[in-house]
Amino acid sequence: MARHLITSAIPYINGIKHLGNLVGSQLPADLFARYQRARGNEVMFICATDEHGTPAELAAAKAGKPVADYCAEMHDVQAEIARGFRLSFDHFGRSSSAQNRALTQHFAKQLAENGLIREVTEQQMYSVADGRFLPDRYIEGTCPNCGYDSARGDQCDNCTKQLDPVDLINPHSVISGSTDLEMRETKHLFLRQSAMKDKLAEWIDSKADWPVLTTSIAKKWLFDGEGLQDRGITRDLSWGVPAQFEGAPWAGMEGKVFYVWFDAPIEYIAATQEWADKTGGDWARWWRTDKGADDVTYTQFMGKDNVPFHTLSFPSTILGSDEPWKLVDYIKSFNYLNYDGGQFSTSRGRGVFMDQALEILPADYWRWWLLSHAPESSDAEFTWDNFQGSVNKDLADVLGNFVSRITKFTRSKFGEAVPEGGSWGEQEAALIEELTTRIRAYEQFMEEKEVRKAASELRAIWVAGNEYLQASAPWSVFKTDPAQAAAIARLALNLVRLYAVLSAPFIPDAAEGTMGAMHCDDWSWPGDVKAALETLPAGHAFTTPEVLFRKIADEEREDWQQRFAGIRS
Ligand code: B3M
Ligand code: ZN
Repeated sequence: MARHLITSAIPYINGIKHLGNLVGSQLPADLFARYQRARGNEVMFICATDEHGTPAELAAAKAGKPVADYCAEMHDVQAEIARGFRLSFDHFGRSSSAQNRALTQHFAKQLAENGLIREVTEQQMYSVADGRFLPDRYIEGTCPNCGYDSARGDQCDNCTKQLDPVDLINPHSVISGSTDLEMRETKHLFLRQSAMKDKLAEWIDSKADWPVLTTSIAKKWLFDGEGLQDRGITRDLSWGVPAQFEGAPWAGMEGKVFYVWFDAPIEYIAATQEWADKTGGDWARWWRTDKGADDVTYTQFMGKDNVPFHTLSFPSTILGSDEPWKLVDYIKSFNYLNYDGGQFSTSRGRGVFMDQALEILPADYWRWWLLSHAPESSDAEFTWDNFQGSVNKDLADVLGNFVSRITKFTRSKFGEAVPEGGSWGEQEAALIEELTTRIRAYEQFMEEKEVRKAASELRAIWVAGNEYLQASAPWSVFKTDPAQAAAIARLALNLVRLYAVLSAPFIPDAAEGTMGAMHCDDWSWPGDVKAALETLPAGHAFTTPEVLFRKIADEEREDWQQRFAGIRS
């Protein structure tokens, strides 16, 4: 039995994510976790909310709530929505946990002891009116690159250029609007990533099987321009992991916290500790190579904007600690999903957000469309036409129709039990051969995390069943040879069960529903396909299921398209 540690990028706490965020990390991670469990492997699937930093503080201020309360509430909201999408985390943690605080401080201390932290005194923007420094998103002004007038201190949303608060033209405080700003001295800790450059380059070079999207981003940051830069890992903020703590190898860092991107990936480990504290499980056998984690395969899932932090910053923390922590084995990254001719926009409420999606259709409809259109080799686009087409065709016409046709036919001719008699011939042998080839390809794509290819193979597996039913036509055969019609129905009913097993990682609710209708709880993965198609013996009772997937009507599509076009209340 293999052991798989799987993490999804942890979503910021400040609001509900859109479908583009979902398909870029949590959903494909869930697909992989469900698949590995289905294959009988041991899985630890971890996600969490990313609760520190300026995004959390500003969102809490906007909501008029203390930041700790705001985070607790939003964590529950995100956890509920994750359950709604059937994201099967073993633990959904919180980066503000005590475990993460301790572990973040431990890593910082360890890095300092290995000479990888330097203290830097620098000039930073200070707001006299607010009586505080203005890091990252606390400051806005005009972008020096494109002229956009609401660029943030850390990045311009218009041209995506990474900025420093001091770069902005006509800067003002986001808290008070004040322009009474001055440069003041403040001390910060810097992680000496530049000292890790060769080690990181060697490590990235050894990953020949990683997606090009992942390695090209890593290499750009490693080698372009001046090469890998040291990064400030503290901020003048009050909400976060305190940078001054007992036993800290530095002084004078009171009132400062670690930068959100320093503690966020450490939460992958800390969340596993949270899980262990809750369940009595053993976290170290997943994370410490001296405690059994050397046989773990660790896979991370994330959007492309998170790649630098996972290929350079977090590995610097892990490698720089000089302790036997488990390093990631494979980083699966995704491009962006666009929305109906533009971008999803959280600020303008453009596009479908996770809560809204579940209000209008069950999770499986979204899971299927998003995964079968995952933005792997390039950006992808959600359009309502495409969504309606995929749901109506793949789910309703192909899979749903197959299940309903064979169960209804059997019920009307033989009653609600797998019928007896007849035998399988050439047609059945050909089908079994095709299914065998396709199922082995499907497994391969799933192992390789080739999400779209896996989805098209699964679709082809559904199509093969439909075509078999069409060609073998049990409804006509029944008129002259009822025993032969029974043999066909027996195979097709077993195929319904097999479809539930194979489809469960993509559409878990429909799979559960069909398995229940087949009065079966044998989820074993098909080795020998012929044997798998003999699981339900003659006489085994079933219940004809309700409609598995309904079609999306044109009026609904038009209505939804209008509703999600922008400006969310
Ligand atoms: N919270 C950014 C994001 O949600 C960030 C990911 C952290 S992963 C350790 O896209
Ligand atoms: Zn700009």
